[in-house]
Amino acid sequence: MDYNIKFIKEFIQLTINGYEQNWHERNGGNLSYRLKDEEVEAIQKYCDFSGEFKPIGTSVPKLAGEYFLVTGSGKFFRNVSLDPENNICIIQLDEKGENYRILWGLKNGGRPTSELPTHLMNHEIKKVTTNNKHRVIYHCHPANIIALTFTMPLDNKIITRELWEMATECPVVFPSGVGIVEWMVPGGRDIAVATSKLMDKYDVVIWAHHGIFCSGEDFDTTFGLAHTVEKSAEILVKVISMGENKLQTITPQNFRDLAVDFKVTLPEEFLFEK
Ligand code: 2HA
Ligand code: ZN
Repeated sequence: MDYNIKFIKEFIQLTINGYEQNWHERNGGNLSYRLKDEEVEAIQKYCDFSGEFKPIGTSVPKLAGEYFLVTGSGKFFRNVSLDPENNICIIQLDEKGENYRILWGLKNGGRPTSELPTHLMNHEIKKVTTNNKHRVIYHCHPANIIALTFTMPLDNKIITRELWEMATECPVVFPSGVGIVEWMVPGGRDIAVATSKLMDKYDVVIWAHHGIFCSGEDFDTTFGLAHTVEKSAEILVKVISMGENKLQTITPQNFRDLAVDFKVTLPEEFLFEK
């Protein structure tokens, strides 16, 4: 493989950055990227098309035939940059969008991420709602956002508003807010369905007591989104830990003024009076 190909280089760089943030203990977290046509062209010569198709565990017809670069199941983010071809793989979906085959990578065996159903169902909904723009789905385990899911109501409106109040850039970076999935068994179709339903509206979905999923156009914006949400959660944890109610904060009218100057639409549902 040519590791200077841009999407491969940036994919590996994200795994380094995520590990350095302490969001990827052991085999925690996973990453996937939906290849563009010219990228599929560029990697053809490294692909082996003789592998057998295996079930994805869900159906994603709108992604039929597409190629993805994904992390491997049980693989550690810490090891991706040290040994890419044993820890990540390129897969292709069949013409129904129900099966995948490995074309490159996972040299000593293995399977794509255990969260493949959620990654692919998120890609499918984002392909439609962003007019083919979003290509990166990223799952990580940041401690502060996870901690908040034990003490805050698992309500999209309440958590969005609290995160927005913690840093002025937040409503600009995630103007559509964050969605929450209550605790569910990870790794299967049910949690994939619940997550992708919320991805219709949000670019960030929090899995209670587990982690977050982010969607974006490229590696920088997707990682930056997770980074911004977790930074905001860290400030919120500090504010709550200081044990006092806020004496001042960013008000609903402040958010409306910000929206005008920064040319973002902030849905009124998050600007309720408290
Ligand atoms: O082990 O994070 O959600 C990978 C995971 C499962
Ligand atoms: Zn996880």
